[in-house]
Amino acid sequence: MNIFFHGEDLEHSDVEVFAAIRSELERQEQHIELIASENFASPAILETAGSVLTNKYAEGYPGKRYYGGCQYVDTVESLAIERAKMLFGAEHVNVQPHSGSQANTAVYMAVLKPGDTILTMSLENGGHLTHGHPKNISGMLYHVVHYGITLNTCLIDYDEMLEIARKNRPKLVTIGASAYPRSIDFERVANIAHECGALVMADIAHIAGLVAAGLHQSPVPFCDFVTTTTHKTLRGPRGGMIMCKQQFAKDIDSALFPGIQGGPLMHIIAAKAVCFKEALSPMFKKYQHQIIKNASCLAEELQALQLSIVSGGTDNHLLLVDLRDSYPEISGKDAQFALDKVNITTNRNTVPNETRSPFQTSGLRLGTPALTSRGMKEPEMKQIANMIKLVLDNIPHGEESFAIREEVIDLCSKFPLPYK
Ligand code: DSN
Repeated sequence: MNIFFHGEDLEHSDVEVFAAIRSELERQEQHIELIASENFASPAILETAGSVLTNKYAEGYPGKRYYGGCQYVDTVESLAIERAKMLFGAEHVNVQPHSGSQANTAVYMAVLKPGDTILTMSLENGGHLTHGHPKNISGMLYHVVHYGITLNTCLIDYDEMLEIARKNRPKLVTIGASAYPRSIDFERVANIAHECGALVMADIAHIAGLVAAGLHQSPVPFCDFVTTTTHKTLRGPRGGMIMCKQQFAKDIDSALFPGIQGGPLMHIIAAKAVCFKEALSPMFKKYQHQIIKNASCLAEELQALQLSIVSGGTDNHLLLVDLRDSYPEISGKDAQFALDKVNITTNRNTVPNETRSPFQTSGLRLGTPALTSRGMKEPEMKQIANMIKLVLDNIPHGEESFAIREEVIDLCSKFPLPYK
C-alpha cells in the first residue's frame, strides 16, 4: 500500500500551485542556500509531513483527547515526546507548538502576568523578535529590560546581565539568539537568573542540532524552560517544541493548549518524531560537526579576503559579516540583492553598534546547515567565499554576475538535494 502522495494529482488538479512548487524546487536546487535558519529536511520527514495525518483533529494530549479516533496520532505524539526526551535529556516535553514563536509565547503565558519584567537580549544584538521586541506580543504585554554584548568583543556581557538582573528583579530571563555566532554559557545565565529570583528560558531554535549532538553546552540541565524550533540545525519539519522541568509540565501544557493553540498539527508532530529519530543517529553528530567546520572555514576564508566578521569568527553554524570596514557604501540590503542575482541566498542583518535601519542594515548573516545537508565541505566553502567577495567587489555594476551565477549553478549540480 502506498500511504504517501507524490504530486501526480496536484499536477492535474491545480496547475498554478504545482508550477509554483516545481519552480521552488528548482530554485532550491540551483541556489547556494546560506540563510542560517533554513535547511533541507530528509525525504522521510517530507513524506510524513505530507501524510494523511493532516486530516486528524486531536485537541488535548496523548490519552486525554477531546475527539475520538486518536489512537494512532497518540502513538506518533508519544513517540515524538519520548524521542525528544532521550535526545535532549529533558524531564518534560511538549511537541505541539506550531512554531518557535508559539513555544516562547506559551512559556510567557505559563509564568508571567501582563506587566511582569523580562530580561532579554535585544534583536539588534542578535536576539529574537519574541524576546520582547516592542512590535511583538512579548514586548506589548511585558515590561522589557535588555542586556547586551560587550562592544569590543561582541560577546554577551554576563556581568552586565547580573547587574541589570539585580537592579530590575525580572520574573523571567531569556537567553538565546538568532544572530549570535559564539557559544552561550547557559549555566552561567541560569545561575544569574536564579540568584535574582527569576526563572530562565533558553531559546535554542538556532543551535538545537548542535546541542542534540553534544557540540554545544546544553541548557536543559540548568534552565527551567528550553524552547526550540525543529527545522533549523535540527533539520526537521517546520515547528516548535518546549522542554521544561517536571514541576512546570502542567502549566506549560495548559498554556499551549487551550491557552494559545487549538488542534495540534499531527502530520508535523509525526515528522518531528522522525526528525528526532534521525537526530539520535551517529550520522547526525557527524553532520553537525561538519556544519561547524564549514562555518569556521567560511569565516576564515572571508577574513583572509579582508572582510570583517563580527567577533572575529564563529563557534556555531553562522557568521555575521560586518560590511562597514571594507564596503562602507554598501548596505546589507545591497549585498543581499547583489548575491540574490547570482543565486546565492543570504539575509541582511543588523550588526553590533548598527548605524543603519533594520531594513537596510550593515551586515549579512551566513549559515552553513543547508549547504552541509547537500554534502558540501571545506573546499566548497573556500569557493563560495571567493564568489561572495567577487560579488561585493562588483557592486553596483555587477560585471561578474553572469559568470558567477554559472559557477553557482555548476557547483549546485555537483551536490544534489536529497530528493531524487
Ligand atoms: N526567522 C528566523 C531566523 O531567520 O533566524 C527566526 O525566527
